[in-house]
Amino acid sequence: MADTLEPARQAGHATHRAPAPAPMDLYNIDHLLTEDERLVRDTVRTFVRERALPVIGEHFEAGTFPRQLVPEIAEMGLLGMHLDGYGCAGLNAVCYGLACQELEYGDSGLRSFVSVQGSLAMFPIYAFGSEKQKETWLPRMAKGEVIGCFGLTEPDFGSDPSGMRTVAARDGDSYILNGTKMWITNGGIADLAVVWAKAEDGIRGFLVERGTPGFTTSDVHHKLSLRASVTSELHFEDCRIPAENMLPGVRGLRGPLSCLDEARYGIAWGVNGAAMACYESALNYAKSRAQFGKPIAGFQLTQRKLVVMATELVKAQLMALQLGRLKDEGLAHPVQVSMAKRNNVREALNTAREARSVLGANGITLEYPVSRHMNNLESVYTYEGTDDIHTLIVGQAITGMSAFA
Ligand code: TGC
Ligand code: FAD
Repeated sequence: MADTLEPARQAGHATHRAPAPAPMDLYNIDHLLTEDERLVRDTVRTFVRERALPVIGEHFEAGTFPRQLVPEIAEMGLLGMHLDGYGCAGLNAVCYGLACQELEYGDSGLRSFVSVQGSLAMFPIYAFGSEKQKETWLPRMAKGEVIGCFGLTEPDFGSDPSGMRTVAARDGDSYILNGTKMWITNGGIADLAVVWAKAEDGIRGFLVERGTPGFTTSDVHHKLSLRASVTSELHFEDCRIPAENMLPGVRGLRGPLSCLDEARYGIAWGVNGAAMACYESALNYAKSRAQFGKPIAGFQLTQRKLVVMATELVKAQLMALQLGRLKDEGLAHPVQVSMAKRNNVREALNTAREARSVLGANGITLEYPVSRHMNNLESVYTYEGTDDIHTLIVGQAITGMSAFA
């Protein structure tokens, strides 16, 4: 019996002698990454700290997207980074996730930009486009020369896009688009819109270039969330486009929903970055802020808040990483993506709220990143499928019963 237990004892001792874990990586998740994955993470981390953080608060306050950063983001290979060929970096899903995490440590607007460009504008062309469409658009989009957007939501159809009213009527060698898309990230700065519309044979994706007669955009103002991101309406009024601008490879809601699988995956990682920024800010503040004669980090109630934040961060990161590993093996299912999007956004939002309380009055200012993240995460909770919709997707998967309608 003693001999049988020896290996287990030694393993236990090894754990015992392990160095104390770092507060920002309590489960040594770094250890689970390859060298290439660490390199991507650290490159994006440095960019965000050196180039984005110094300006992001001003952009948030002004309600502007830091467009000057796009060439550097493209230079790092982050646009369509998980796609192969056509000038894309061809990195694995975990690298894409880590990049999202680091970008969102800076601001959800930065991650949104990269999500929309790579997963919602480039991915549908890559997955469902003709060879000509891929060659025309993907290399320029990877370089950031062409900015894309993704138009699915409409004023009256958000969670239920199947009811969309935007139509594409065939007319000889053209399609004529009529309708309105609402809440479209990058809409006002996009050179190319991927638009989902009802055609005679079902929902189809169309590529619409800025400047096409009948296509206009108007930006949404007075947002209190995702202020460092452009959000717009797209209007189509007898907008004639060549028939060859239709994405030939997909028909039905499966098209846009497949793109959302990619982008939701990025969100499941991205929000962990926002949570990291909030937890880190709360931890540093708690150690330096003294009340009743000692740092507030020494009070049990503050420690509890920090412990919950740290624990939820570890859980969310492990969930994202396992999802990434499954995705890289071709084994990730949309239900798993929904579960991770739902959990990780929810916990990042809880972390932001709790971190805000640790910072007291200082927590409401832009001097600290916490309220900015908290407000951003309210959008992330809603876009790409609301928390409720992802609850129902997972609920349907485990019960076999749909509760959507
Ligand atoms: P349902 O009847 O279940 O399915 C219709 C067809 O779609 C297929 N499908 C999927 N395919 C790929 N991935 C998925 N996750 C899929 N889910 C369903 C399904 O197999 C079927 O295919 P086929 O070929 O048999 O016809 O569809 P439903 O109408 O009942 O809707 C299901 C529901 C509610 C889950 C779906 O409509 C949904 O996910 N709604 C949420 C809408 C949403 O997420 N909108 C996001 C807009 S884009 C955005 O927010 C970008 S923000 C970007 C940023 O700034 O970062
Ligand atoms: P609704 O669908 O009207 O939902 C309202 C409430 O009802 C929610 O709480 C919802 O969960 C709940 N609800 C709805 N149906 C059910 C149900 N069956 N059971 C229980 N509860 C339900 N869209 C794009 O196409 N492209 C973009 O680039 C894009 N970017 C965005 C950027 C921002 C900043 C924001 C805020 C949104 C963006 N969206 C985009 C739109 C986003 O995807 C939608 O807001 C989202 O899908 C929800 O739609 P809705 O706002 O119309 O809410």
